[in-house]
Amino acid sequence: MGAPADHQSRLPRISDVRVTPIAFRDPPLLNVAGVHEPFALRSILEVEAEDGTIGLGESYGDTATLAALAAVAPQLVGLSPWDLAGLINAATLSITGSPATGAPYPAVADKTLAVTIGAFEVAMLDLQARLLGLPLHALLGGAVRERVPFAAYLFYKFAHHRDDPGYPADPWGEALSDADLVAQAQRMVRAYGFGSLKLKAGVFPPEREIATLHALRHAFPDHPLRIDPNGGWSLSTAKRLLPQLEGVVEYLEDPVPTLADMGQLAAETTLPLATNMVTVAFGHLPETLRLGAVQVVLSDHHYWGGLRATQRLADLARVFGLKIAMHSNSHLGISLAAMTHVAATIPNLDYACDTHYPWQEDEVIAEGRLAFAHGTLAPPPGPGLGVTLDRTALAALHQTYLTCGIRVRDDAKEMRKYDPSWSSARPRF
Ligand code: GKR
Ligand code: MG
Repeated sequence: MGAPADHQSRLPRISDVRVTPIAFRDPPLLNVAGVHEPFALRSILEVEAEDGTIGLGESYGDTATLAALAAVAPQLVGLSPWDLAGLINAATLSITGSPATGAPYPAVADKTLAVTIGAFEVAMLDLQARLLGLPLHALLGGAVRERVPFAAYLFYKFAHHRDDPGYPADPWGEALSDADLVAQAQRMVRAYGFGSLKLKAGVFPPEREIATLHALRHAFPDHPLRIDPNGGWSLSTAKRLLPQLEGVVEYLEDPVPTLADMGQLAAETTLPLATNMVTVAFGHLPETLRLGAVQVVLSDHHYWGGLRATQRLADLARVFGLKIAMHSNSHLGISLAAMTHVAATIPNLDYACDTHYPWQEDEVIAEGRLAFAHGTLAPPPGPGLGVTLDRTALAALHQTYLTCGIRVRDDAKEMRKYDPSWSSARPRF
């Protein structure tokens, strides 16, 4: 597949592909599902060319993702780094058992397939860009902005994990009251300059969380606010709350658990509804549009199928009148660099991107922690993603993976250590 052989013969081929699972320290952040465990899992991908150039990627580190990545990795050896169609074919055959249909990105919600393609696509694009000596955003068509805006991601949280994780408690302390959340926001804005605030909700009864929003509004009169209960509210609860949210938040993210509920709620409000839960694959777009269920799609190259898929999503959103923001999960600098490079190329990035990065203390890149200024990040300079691996850190975080005992994220299991009767059934309220 891909370009004819004579065009590719001068280019180095992929000679080795490595996937290293890692675990890094994660604070006890609360959400509708429970509480973050002491370690978050990721995979670090290296796609090496015959000349020794290495392209990097970062993705999920759960057992299913690791199995899919491990199955596809050896099949990339011998491919041209430019042969992204070859990647899609290998991943599709390996994960679905059927050949690729020619569609460039999985249309249906085969998350494992989209995740696998996206993970290797980033590493192959990074490799291409490094081989050409170009920054990744240039390979993606060019940056339309020099710096990408990010939002402060605020969480209710415990001061420390229930079981001693073998490392000191995070520096943020407990955050359960309105005053705590305002203090957390002030500290985050002071440290990073964020110009938008996102409150992770679905933890407490919604009126209490809306009181937190009002406290944030009082402390930050000019910062756009958003709230995300991850489908934790029933349709009737969400309808009841609309008057308290209209005019307060720039968008309401996943208030209710299903696409149909989102459609019914959207019919009752002019407040934009956003999602990273109900519209998560290209095949979901027609029904989303038919129902008018979502006005803001949170892109995420990790599960939409990669950086080019993220750009295509943004194009489709523009054509069909949807807005684009960006979703995040606990992640390290390779993911942040990829998010920033692609976000820099998207003209219709309508909102500041989410990031969990301020909550993370560990890093796997040699450049150290990437630094936000005025709530924004420039794509790291240099060829490709602009970040390189710290192999000592990689080995240490892999060792943590081996010993931490976590193989799949399970916030509910962790929460049952505090409350044995805990259930993460949704809607909660
Ligand atoms: O880290 O607890 C968390 C978040 O709730 C995360 O799991 C979500 O995927 O950040 C995400 C979101 O916007 O829904
Ligand atoms: Mg969300």
